[in-house]
Amino acid sequence: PQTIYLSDYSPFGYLVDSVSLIFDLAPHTTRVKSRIAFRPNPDATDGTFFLHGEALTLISATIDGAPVSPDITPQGLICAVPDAPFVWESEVEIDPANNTALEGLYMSNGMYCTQCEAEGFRKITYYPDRPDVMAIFDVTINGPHPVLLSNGNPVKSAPDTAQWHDPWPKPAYLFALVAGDLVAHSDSFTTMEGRHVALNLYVRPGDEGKCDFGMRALKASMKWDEDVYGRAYDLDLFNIVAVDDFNMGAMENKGLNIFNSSVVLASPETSTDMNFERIEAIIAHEYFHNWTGNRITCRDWFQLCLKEGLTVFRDSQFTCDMRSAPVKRISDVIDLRARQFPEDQGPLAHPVRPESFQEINNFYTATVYEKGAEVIGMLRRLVGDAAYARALDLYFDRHDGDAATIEDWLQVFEDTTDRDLSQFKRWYTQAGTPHLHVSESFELDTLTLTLRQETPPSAATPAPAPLVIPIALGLIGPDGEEVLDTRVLEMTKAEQSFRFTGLDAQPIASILRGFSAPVILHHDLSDADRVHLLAHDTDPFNRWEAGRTLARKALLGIIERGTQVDAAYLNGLRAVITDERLDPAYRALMMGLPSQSDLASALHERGQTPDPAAIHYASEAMRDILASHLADDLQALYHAHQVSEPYQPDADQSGQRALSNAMLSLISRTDGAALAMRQFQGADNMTQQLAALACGIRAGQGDEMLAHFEAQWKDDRLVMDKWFGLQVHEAAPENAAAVAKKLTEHPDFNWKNPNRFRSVFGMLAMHHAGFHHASGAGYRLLADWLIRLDAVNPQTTARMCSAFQTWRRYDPDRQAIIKEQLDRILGTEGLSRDSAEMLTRIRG
Ligand code: BAL
Ligand code: ZN
Repeated sequence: PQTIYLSDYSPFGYLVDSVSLIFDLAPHTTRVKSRIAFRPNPDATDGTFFLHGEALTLISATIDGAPVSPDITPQGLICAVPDAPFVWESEVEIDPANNTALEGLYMSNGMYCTQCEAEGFRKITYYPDRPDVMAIFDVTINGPHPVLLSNGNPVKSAPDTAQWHDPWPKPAYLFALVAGDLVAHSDSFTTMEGRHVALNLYVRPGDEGKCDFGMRALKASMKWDEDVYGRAYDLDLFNIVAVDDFNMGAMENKGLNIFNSSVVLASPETSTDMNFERIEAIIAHEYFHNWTGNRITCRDWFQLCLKEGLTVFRDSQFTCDMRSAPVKRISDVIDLRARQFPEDQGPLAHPVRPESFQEINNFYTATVYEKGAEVIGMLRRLVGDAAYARALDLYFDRHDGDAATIEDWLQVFEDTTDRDLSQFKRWYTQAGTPHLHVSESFELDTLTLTLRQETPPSAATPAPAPLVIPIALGLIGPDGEEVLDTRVLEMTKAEQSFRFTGLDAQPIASILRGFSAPVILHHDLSDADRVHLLAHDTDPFNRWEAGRTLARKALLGIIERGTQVDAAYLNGLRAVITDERLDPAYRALMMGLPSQSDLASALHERGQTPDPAAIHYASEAMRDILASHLADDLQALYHAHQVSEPYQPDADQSGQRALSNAMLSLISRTDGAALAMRQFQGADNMTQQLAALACGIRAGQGDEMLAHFEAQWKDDRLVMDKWFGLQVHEAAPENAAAVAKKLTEHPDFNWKNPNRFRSVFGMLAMHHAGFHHASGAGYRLLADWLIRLDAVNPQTTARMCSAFQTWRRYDPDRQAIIKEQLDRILGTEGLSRDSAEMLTRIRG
């Protein structure tokens, strides 16, 4: 397969003045007629007229009305064209019903739908399918369906036909079409510019009752983007469609967002609090793309972080404003450490702006998205909130309508702040997670902190150079008072010292407050100092982090030495979780333990080989210790945080449920799940029902509850995804693969549906002790199913290959079994380019 390099970028030889498409829909024989006005691009050096096109049957092609016979390859066509403006017309036939890859135009439950990012439009018609080619689209859809949708504003609608005009120039990846028997949940929004916008959320009949929350989230997002970024919506209509078969979460097509139904449909009975929060965030994310992604798009796919990092950053800001900022920040860091850190420290490591790829779908990664957002957070911290706002205003003014680059993005910050960001840019160009080592000394009244940064070399970045690291810091005195409030140290060298004078006594440094940079901090504090920070740090992130570090040390201590846990930590934890002045959601986070794969990473970092069984044992032992040490508080906290008001998915109620369910989980370790059974029976919402079910399964009481749950929810596909997933999640390590295998035999295991496949195999891959069980059964089962899925859906298969990315951490026996599986998958005839690239990188 061909490798594509950022350094090879050159503009397309032709500009597109207009695109007109006519779709005659039929499941196996959809006809697409295109009429595209091209003219030579004065900025281009290469005049080759190459149009992308894959899996298309060309029926006819003309230039200025005269038939032409282009050279056709599996990737597209080349044709001789005039050295002047001309009109290309073609007709192709495609087969949406057999499009199981879910890229381009495909069918889901009888409904037509599209996914064109990144390179799906080339499966619809011949076109320069690259983001720097922007055009105005007119679309006609003919087909016997009550709902026929495309981008932009409706022009004409009659039975079985509809015309759409999108006035905003866009790249082909933002094209969308939906046709089917759908019902709309409608509302409206008036923008700050006075534009009246009709809003619709289209769903399958039967799902009407799950639309209200999504619609409210959309309106809140529209308002927030006006209030915070000064960005108003720019069409008369905004449509969202829910679809069951979708590779990603959702897609920001202009004026016609398409969502995986799992991240838009919600009701209290069927969705958990976490589902609601995620739905709110994803609706915001896709909506925010209208400016950061659509009005200003990416010049090429190497610049993906330009829109994704920024839009993730914006949706995080939105959630902070809608809910609790500290809780959101902590949750984001947990997620970053779980998904991005292993990627950045393993064979898939790549810079936030990669320099080469074979299959761009493989670069929709936690590094591009979440580390990309962290980089923007650092930039904002360095320049300050006011300068950030000025830079963003300039970005929107200067680049509206452009296909832009990271250089353009950094330039607006340089121009508004007079800063030289050439060193900061390394965050975009270097792979790897930096380690930040801290040493300290105290003399007379002066604290000296010496910081050393080091990024391990990787294949992507063999010789990393020092980064600009914003380090937010405060100092806590021995009496618990803050003696220095938060300030940002700007580290630019490999090693650098900072002095703080006028101190009465040696303080404890609270470093990297708010997780001000995506680094691994090595700060040798005593357990007593960490307990002090757990009690007194004024920075909520670092207060949580102190508890987290103590929990990690306790767990590693159990693995290495046995089940003794420092009472000072346990008492400190009790003080926090029983402190009624603190937000219950924050206290629930305090109760969380580092995941088993986090512990495997920690052991690997210390040069040890992680033993998944020992890690699992330690995690269970630790929960037993917490259950017994906190026994006196568990029932009281559980009952104190029951919500008596009608269910609301807001931050306040969600926090109460998170805390009471954390208590329930510990209580169930000693009461045979009696309380969980009562909660399960009385629950009027999915958050409490599912939490109780998990406790029941863990306590060995799950069979009856699972049967009841299945009978209750067998007709609700999204709830049944939870039913499948939970059984794998809660399986004992030695049974996890067998449980997953048995679930694949269930009549509702529709493995071609990405959500259902992920509910079993995504969960298996995340079950650390189960997936990595010494028998190798987890590895073999996943490999069997990846081979099967690859033949129908390469994109989802390739994403799931990352389950193997940490394989070199483990012992030689496990490595040998994994390598055998990697080779087995790689040896599959006809393996997709997507999976081949991922597995080749992982295998090394
Ligand atoms: N652009 C792909 C889906 C998303 O990031 O919103
Ligand atoms: Zn996005």
